[in-house]
Formats: sequence, structure tokens, C-alpha cells
Amino acid sequence: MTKPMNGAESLVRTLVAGDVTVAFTNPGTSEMHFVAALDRVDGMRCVLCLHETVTTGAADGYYRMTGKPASTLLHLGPGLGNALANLHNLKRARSGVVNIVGEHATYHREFDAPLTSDIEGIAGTMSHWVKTSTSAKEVAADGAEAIRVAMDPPGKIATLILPADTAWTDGTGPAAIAAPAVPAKVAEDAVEAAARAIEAGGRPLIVMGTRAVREAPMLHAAKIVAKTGAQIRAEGSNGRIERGVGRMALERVPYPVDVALAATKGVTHLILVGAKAPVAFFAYPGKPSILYPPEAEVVTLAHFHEDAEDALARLAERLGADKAVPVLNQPKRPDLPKGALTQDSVAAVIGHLLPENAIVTDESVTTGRNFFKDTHGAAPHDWLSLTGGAIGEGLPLAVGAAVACPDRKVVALQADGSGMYSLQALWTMAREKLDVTVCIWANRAYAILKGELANVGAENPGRKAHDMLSLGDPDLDWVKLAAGMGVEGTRVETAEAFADAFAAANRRKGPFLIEVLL
Ligand SMILES: Cc1ncc(C[n+]2csc(CCOP(=O)(O)OP(=O)(O)O)c2C)c(N)n1
Repeated sequence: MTKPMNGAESLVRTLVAGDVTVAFTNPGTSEMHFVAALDRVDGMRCVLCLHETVTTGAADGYYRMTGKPASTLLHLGPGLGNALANLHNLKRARSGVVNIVGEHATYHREFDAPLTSDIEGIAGTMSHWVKTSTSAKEVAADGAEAIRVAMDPPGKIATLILPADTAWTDGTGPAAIAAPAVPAKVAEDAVEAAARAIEAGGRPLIVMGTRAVREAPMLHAAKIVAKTGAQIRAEGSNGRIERGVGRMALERVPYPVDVALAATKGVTHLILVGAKAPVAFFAYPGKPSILYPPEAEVVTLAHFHEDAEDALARLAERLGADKAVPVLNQPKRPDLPKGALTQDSVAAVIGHLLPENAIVTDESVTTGRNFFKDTHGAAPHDWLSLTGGAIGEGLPLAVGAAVACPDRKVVALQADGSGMYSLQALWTMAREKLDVTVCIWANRAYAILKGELANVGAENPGRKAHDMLSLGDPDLDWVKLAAGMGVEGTRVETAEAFADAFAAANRRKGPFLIEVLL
């Protein structure tokens, strides 16, 4: 007689049947049966991450590139707690994940063992759906429900909590998976309202986000712009923009409040396509919270979960723009710079040498302010930004994107301070032989916060404030940090050396780190 399948195995088989075929894991004792089940089931790639924040950041990168969820495997409340910052970013990217968290066996909880905590409480802050399985017989069905939720457009966080005895007790077979929902079509009223806003004779601004910033919907938007002269921008941060030659030169709503307000000055109508109306990251004394004129009329063409491509196509038709000739990027690369490494010269190197079909993960913070301008005319590529403002996602995102797209070069543009939150991702890149060129912007400071100190009106910062914003004394040595995790690297101090190192790193396969001393 064959041995019945335990709950853990029924769950893993359900995940694979539901096309959840990658797990970013950091397990502990309570997840050991899940780990063992991974060996008994073909079709699940397991990627070990050495800190939980890497697991959720990687799952986000994976979703952004594939449109399907990965699973995580986290160790009780504290493991989940470590994963929260990037779960937040994942949520803000409007990505999906099957977030699996181990728990004590149901009968062990009452003893209040050291790792006992309110896992549902912790999960609730960042999840769209939370469920603790109560028996091994339910685990597969709960897993199937978690997959359905995670795939719900545009993507959701489904946290499934697995008490250890539900994993090791006899379960059912794998559960049936519901067909994933497709993005809803927008109502005709929404198309009409957007058309009227554009035709009203004012200064309309179309704000694009979520799936609207992919090639096909952007083409419709570009035709609308060509026909009507409406302004257009992407949200300030975006999960994934398809950019480069043949696509539209879409700029983002700028981060600095004054620059953003200048960009939206005089706007009379905002038309939102998978986007939120822009707001400032923070409040600053004497400055507004919203980044557009308060009297502007806000019209939603498509919500995040709706079909932006269809909505824009219908809007283009309604406006008679469907035959308009869109303005798309022609090949144009900045000249290779010489001399000092500055924000401008590194932008030019990236713009000149970005490989075709690259996936850029961008956590450049202050160093990256010019990167869009210099890369509109680069070969076609995808650009993944930090969406939730919780720094420490750049390197994990690169892991997830590289696992998702093994045939594409991933270029991780990474500020040094933010990189230190999740540098363990380098080890996963080495172990999994992920094809990533990592550029570390080593300005050895929390540079953005120096500006913020002034922006919030804090006066006369002294020695202690200065020390809180400097990363010197001791200087970080990224080449050694990378070497310690199995990733080769080099340090560059001129634009020429950066260009040489970047080109060479992009020619090879596998991870390579360039510490760019700014
Ligand atoms: C999780 C989290 N912790 C802290 C912060 C606050 N914070 C924002 S930017 C920043 C420093 C960024 O420094 P770095 O990555 O080196 O970029 P730079 O400003 O030097 O360009 C900090 C600490 C944050 N946004 N998220």
C-alpha cells in the first residue's frame, strides 16, 4: 500500500499544479516537512535566501517579470517580521505572492514556546488575505485558495500560515486550482469621462501606472498624446516600465516636491490609468501634500486591477487617435564620458552601454535622478523601481528578476546605503549563478537625507546629525563584501574605468559587482 501524502506534500503538489514553481525560502524547524516535501515533488525550484527580506523582494521581482506568483517559506512570526519591508514594497508594486509562514503545531501553541507570536497579526498588516490552516486535510485547498488570491489582478499578497502538524499529518491529494481572474474591462462611462476631460480645452495630464506602462498600452497612449497634445507621465515609482527604442519616452512624476509641482503646474484634468493621483512622499513645512493643482478634476480611466490596454485603445478610438502617428524613441545614446565619476557621467555610461533586453533594477536613490533621460534611446529594456520607499529591495529584486528571466541580463543599479539592508542577496546570486551586473553607487553617505534635513526645516545640523548621514569611518569595501559571498568584483574611480568594467561585466555570464566610487 502506498503511504498517504502528508499535508506539506499535498501543498507543494498544489503549488506546482497552480504554476507556482519557484520558492524563495528561509526555513526553520517548523517548516522542515515542507522542505522535505520539496524533494518528493518535481517542478519546484527552491532558492535559499540568507535573510527573509531577500525572499519577499525576490518574489516581487519574479512577479513583476512573469506576472505569476512565487511562494516564500518563512519561519514563524519573526521570520515574517524580517520579510515585511519588502512585502510592503511588493504590495506597492501591486505584485502577487503566495507567502507561506510556518507555525508551531496546533497543540504546541498553548505552551507559549519562545518563538510563539501573533503571526496572523503580523501578516495582517501587509497581506490581502491571511489564513491559518487548521488541519492537514485543509492545507491543499487553502493553498489553492492562496494561489487564486495571489493571482487576482493586478496581484495580491496571500499569506498562508502552516502549523507544523498540518504539514506532517496525512493530507489529501493536491487541490483543484481555479482559473485565474482576468483584468476587468473598464465601463464605457470611464472612457467617456476621460475623453471629455481631454477634450475640455484645459491642460490634461495622463498619469500611467501598473500594467499601463508596458509597451502595448503605452502605444495607445502615445497615439492619444500625438493627436491631442495631452501631457503624460508615469507614476513616481513603477513596478516595471517597458522602455527604450520603439517605446514611448515616458518621464515619471518627479520625487522633489517643488520639481513635481512645477511639472504639473496649470494642469486642469488628471486622467489616471492604473495609477494613483500623485502625492508627495512626505509632508514638508509649508508645502502641499498633493502634487497637482487642488482644483484639477481627477478622472479614473482604469483602476489598478482593470485592463489598461483595452481602456487606452478604446479611449484612442473615441478621440479619433487610433490612426495617429505616435512619437516613439529612436536609437540615441549619450557619448561615453571621460574623467570624474559624477551622477551625470555614470548616467551616460549606463545610457551608452545598457545591453539589449536588459532588466534594470533601480535603487539608485540620489545617484539615479538622471537615468531616465539618458536611457530613453537605449536598446529595449525593462526598468523596475523601488515602489514602496522601503529601501533594501534593489538586490533582492535583481535575484527575482534573474530567476524569472534566465536568458536576460539583469543590471542592478544600487545605492550603497540601501544595498546594505539586503546584501545577502549577493550570496544567492552566486549560488544560483544569476546573470546580474551589480553597480554600487558608493557615495558613502545617506545623501538623500542630507537634503531632507534641510527640506523639513531642521536648522544647523551638527556633528551628531552629520554622523547619522555619513557611511564613512569605516568605509564599506563592497569588493570584499561581494568576495565574501562568492561574487567577483572590482572598484572603479573614473568614468573610463566604469565604462570598461560595465561593458566587461555585461559580456560575461553570472554575477559581477562594480563598486563605483562617487
Ligand atoms: C526601510 C527603510 N529604512 C530607512 C529609510 C530611510 N531612508 C531613506 S533614504 C535613506 C538613505 C539612502 O542612502 P543611499 O541608499 O546610500 O542613497 P543616497 O541617498 O546616498 O543616494 C534612508 C536611510 C527607508 N526609506 N526605508
